[in-house]
Amino acid sequence: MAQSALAAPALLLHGGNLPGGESVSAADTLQERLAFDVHRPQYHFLPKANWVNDPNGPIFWKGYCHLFYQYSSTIFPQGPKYWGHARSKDMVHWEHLPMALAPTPGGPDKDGCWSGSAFINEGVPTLIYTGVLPQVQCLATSDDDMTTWKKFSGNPVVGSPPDEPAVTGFRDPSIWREDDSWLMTVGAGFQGKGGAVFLYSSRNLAHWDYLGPLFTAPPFERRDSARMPKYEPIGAGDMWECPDFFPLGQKHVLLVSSQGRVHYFVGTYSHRKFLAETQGLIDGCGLHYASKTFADGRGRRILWGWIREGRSKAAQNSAGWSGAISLPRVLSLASDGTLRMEPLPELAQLRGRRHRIMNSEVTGLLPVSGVRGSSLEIQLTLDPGEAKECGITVRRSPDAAEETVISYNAATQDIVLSGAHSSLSPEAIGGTYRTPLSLQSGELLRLTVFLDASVVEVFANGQACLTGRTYPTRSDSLEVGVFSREGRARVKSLEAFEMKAISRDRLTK
Ligand code: DQQ
Repeated sequence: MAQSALAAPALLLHGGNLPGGESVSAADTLQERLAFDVHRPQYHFLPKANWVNDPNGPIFWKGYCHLFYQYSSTIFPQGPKYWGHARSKDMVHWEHLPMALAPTPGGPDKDGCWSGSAFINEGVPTLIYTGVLPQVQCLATSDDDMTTWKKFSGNPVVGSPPDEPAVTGFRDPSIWREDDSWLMTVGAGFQGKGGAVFLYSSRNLAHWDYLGPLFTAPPFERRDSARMPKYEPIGAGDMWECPDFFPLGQKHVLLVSSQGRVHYFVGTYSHRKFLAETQGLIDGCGLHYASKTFADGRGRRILWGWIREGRSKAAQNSAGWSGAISLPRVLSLASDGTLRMEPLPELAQLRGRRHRIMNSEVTGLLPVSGVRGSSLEIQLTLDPGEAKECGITVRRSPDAAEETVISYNAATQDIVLSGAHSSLSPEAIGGTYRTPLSLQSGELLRLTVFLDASVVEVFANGQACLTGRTYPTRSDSLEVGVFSREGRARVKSLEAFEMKAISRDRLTK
């Protein structure tokens, strides 16, 4: 089933300079162009070329973490979805493997192999995924340690949604073992009512019984569809994609992707129903979507998501690649029952040269001399003091014509990622995103910012995350500064690390 990931569409050249100063047009193969593309990440996972969206089926098997992902060999218009496949020993460095799943002509997945999960059934690696169209659930197994995959001859194992009124979708299975049964969730919803996660059980994986909704949307999750120009179930909150359901500490967590965001619910699972107690967002930006988690065998729950692009379709086609997988996040529960998220500690092995400043007062802009770049991890601990707003500006040109700003607003108690001036290119969308962050009086702002070419991932006090994109046009948009507005703030410490690439060619091979 192997296919060349480099079967790319005809590409227009993409602007930018090579490290040696030559222009990109000097690079003549697609692989070279991608390897020198200044916007293509150096340490985030992405396929060799073309399109990636949802992470699928992360799983540990024989010393490797396997990660699958939604792949298309064209960007816009999109082709049918395949399951791409990679593996890693440390969840940081990745090795591409042959495509795991491709649509079978005339089969239940003839129009695409959509998202799903991986699990081990009596020692056999198994995938459960959605075949389209219509949306049905299918199985595939591997008997050679996940190198190749064979589809189950009895596919689809669930050939239609349950007999419920006005079901909006039926996809993205996730699975776990409970006593002597397999339990499966499927993303769904009811038109005009809200999202839902359907629950099924099976003893043999081939025959499934519908047990009813595990969880349905609380009313505040719906948008008034009457005001939408055209009804669209995901946007309205009437369809939940990519449900992921797992135990964490003494609680259970449900993730669903809808309305452009990944929503989490923490609560109690009993008698095959889920009762939510708290809820929040996995990421305040709409650019992190379709999160998927797994238990890493060391007691940790790790989450990945799809990082969308923030530029025009034409620019994505022209670049020859689109999308990336987020850095792995470690999940835990806070004492108030909300979710905490921290970057995977293993990422620290990518840290190179370190820069540090301590105890500096900030009024206005404090340029951080010596710290520049597009591949950095920055850890900033800031005392907001009396400042109305404070934070950090990155990918900044010396004249501030381009900059990406991450700020904490004490009055509104939120954290904002502003891409309004991140690029002079009309192709960049440059949105501004905010998410709640409440600091207690005297509490310090603790930001970890990962810059990786066009990707910006922000972790704030372990409580809130923002993922954005930045596509500066200028080769000097590399500066970093700390700032405060309307009052003084204090940098307790700022540590910045130059980050090493995870491959010599930006994973193009
Ligand atoms: N993407 C997949 C679907 C899923 C959606 C198709 C979420 O299975 O619902 O590529 O991004």
